[in-house]
Amino acid sequence: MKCKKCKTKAVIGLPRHNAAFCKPCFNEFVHDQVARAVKSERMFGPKDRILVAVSGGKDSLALWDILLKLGYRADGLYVDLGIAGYSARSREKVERFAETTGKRHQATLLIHTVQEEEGAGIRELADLVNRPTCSACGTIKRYQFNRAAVDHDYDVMATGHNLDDEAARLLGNVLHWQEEYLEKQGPSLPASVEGFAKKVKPLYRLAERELAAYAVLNRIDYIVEECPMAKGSKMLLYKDVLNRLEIESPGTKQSFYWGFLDKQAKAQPAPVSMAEKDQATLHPCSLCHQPTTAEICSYCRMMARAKAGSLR
Ligand code: Q46
Ligand code: ZN
Repeated sequence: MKCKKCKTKAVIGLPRHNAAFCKPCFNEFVHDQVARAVKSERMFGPKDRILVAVSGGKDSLALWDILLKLGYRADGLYVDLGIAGYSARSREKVERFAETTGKRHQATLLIHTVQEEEGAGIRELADLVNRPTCSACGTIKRYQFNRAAVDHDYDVMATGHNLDDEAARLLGNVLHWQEEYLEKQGPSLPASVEGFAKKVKPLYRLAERELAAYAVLNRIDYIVEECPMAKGSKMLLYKDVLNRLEIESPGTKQSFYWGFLDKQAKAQPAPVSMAEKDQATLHPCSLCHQPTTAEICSYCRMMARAKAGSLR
């Protein structure tokens, strides 16, 4: 197998692109895909400050690495969920990356510790409010990511969602015809109202397998194990189904998700844009002032229930 660009020995084959690359040409390919995503979706510019949500996994650490190497001003944010064993191991990976690559590029790492800030680890909190762990986790992460980006004046918040994540999410949304979610499935969501940070997904053009290869080839030390709470999740099932289709027919995930984005871009502009809808329905939470559709936001309601639960 020879590199498509320079004809030396290839280290990775990419069937969906009908190509193979050596390490330097593969790195160039990955950086180029991210640069294209940033440009075509108008995610951010060279002067913008970016906050990258890092979990210790390959995707988010690779994203932080790529943005720094492309010359962007990118800091990291890690949310320590307090999951016994797993959180300590993933936090260590993030801290080590920040100490080495981050420091070399003058990037800093912010850490939010759920146990300290919310008063209990994510499992205990979910029990107190009687919700599945991942649902409580989603509320806390969304809230804290947005809050950190707004409070620390970042221009944009970036997450490591890749092509596999977005295709699986799209499959789930289509299977259940969740149209309100479909509308928000683009890789760049504007800061529609005051208090909401702009959110982007610069890895949407790259597959999970490509990011794993990038992390290994560039010696990024990431946590290989999945969060123990992810076991049995629908997302993993959708990813598995799409992987089987991809083996039979390379390019399926790409044509599914990119095709959706294409159709969305070409569709007649909605009579009321997403930003206008947000402006009409969102107002500051009466407790924390973050935007919400209700009187009190879901995070504050959850924390009030957790407090009441722990007093019982
Ligand atoms: S981190 Fe949180 Fe995921 Fe773990 S508890 Fe569930 S939602 S599985 S992305
Ligand atoms: Zn609130």
